Amino acid sequence: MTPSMDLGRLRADFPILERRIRGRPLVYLDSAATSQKPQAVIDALVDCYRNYNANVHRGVYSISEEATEKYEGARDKVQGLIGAAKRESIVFVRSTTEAINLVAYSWGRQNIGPGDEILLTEMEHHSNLVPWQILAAEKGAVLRHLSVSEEGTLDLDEARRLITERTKLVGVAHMSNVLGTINPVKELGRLAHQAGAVMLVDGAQSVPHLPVDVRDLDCDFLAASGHKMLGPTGIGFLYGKTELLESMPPFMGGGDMISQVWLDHASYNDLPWKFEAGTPNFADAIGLGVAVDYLQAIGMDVIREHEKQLTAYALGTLGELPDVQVHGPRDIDIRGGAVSFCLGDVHPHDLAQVLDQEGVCIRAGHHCCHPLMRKLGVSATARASFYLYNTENEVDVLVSSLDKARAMFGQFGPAGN
Ligand code: C6P
Repeated sequence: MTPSMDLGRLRADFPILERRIRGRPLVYLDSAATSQKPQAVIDALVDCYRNYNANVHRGVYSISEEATEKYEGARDKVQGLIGAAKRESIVFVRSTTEAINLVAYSWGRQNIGPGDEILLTEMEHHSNLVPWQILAAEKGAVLRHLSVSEEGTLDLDEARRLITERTKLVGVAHMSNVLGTINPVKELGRLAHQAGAVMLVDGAQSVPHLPVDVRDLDCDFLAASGHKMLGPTGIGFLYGKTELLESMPPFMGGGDMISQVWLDHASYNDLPWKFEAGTPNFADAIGLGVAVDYLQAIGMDVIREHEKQLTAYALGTLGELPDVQVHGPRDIDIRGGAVSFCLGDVHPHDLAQVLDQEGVCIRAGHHCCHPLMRKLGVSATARASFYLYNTENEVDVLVSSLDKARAMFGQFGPAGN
């Protein structure tokens, strides 16, 4: 544990961690899927609905102004978290998925033509594959993919070969939700820019866990989800450079995104509201703002350090088990706390069910990464993923639960695919 984090006190902020499952303490190791919420975030939602629930940007009465102020304040907090130069760069959306679809739909339809290339990677989540597949099919564009090495990393030399003047967009997960790999998105962005392409970073797994600075990365777009960073579900954001967002057509039409509307045409609102059609999810955005406050009060560097230590401990402990095969890099400096593994030939779903008997929550499945599963030669993996509230003791519970699973499923040979 990092000296600057009082884990006992911090855990007390998360009421769900007091729960017991089948008489055992809840061991929540699935934060890559969704994080738990501190009381402050839960309170912020209740406060909004109890005390100032009113539609934003519309009312001229006090509680609507209060809601608007808090909603726009949440935007400022997100701007601060990721180091964006301008608040207009932050567009509230539902999730990472919606943010990427927004870019594919709006920027993509305007800028991608027949024969243009979109470069992704083999480790992308479906939400950074399928929107581009839809766009490529519509426009006659070509999809290319950086390969994933045995260690679970990308190869910059391959990127240098594949990024050419035909490349229009490079889209890469900052951190893989399966392998934990932290990808060199800054270097990839530099290569993209040299070729005149734009760089999209899928920050779903990095923004909650690492210090992320969009000015340092110099990415053109970055997508993230509030629910993975202590915030509510149904709220996320797209960061975009303002010159790009300015040039893009709206994603959806409706209220709030307009300036003037006639029967046959309309002019559009300023950034960022041009991309926020209809009543926005202001309550959850406000909750996200409180989550950002919570993360920043601890410090993203402190959170990263804690997760590094915990992941190193987990990799070391799991690595000692001869029948456990861990996927992804071993070098702790280039990986985060999503640890995918297989226990012998036990199906990950069976394993997750046995672990549930012990109160341990892990995810089992393809993690919305079918192509990566094919590359790894598996249909599914078990995945433990850590966050700021997890402890080494919880890693020990995971390992002792694996012992129980092993006993239940009988003896088997070394881990394989
Ligand atoms: N990964 C996981 O258990 P949404 O669903 O829109 O909030 O996030 C999508 C997404 C995009 N990119 C990456 C790298 C992700 O990990 C995710 C969500 C979850 O791994 C749910 S499949």
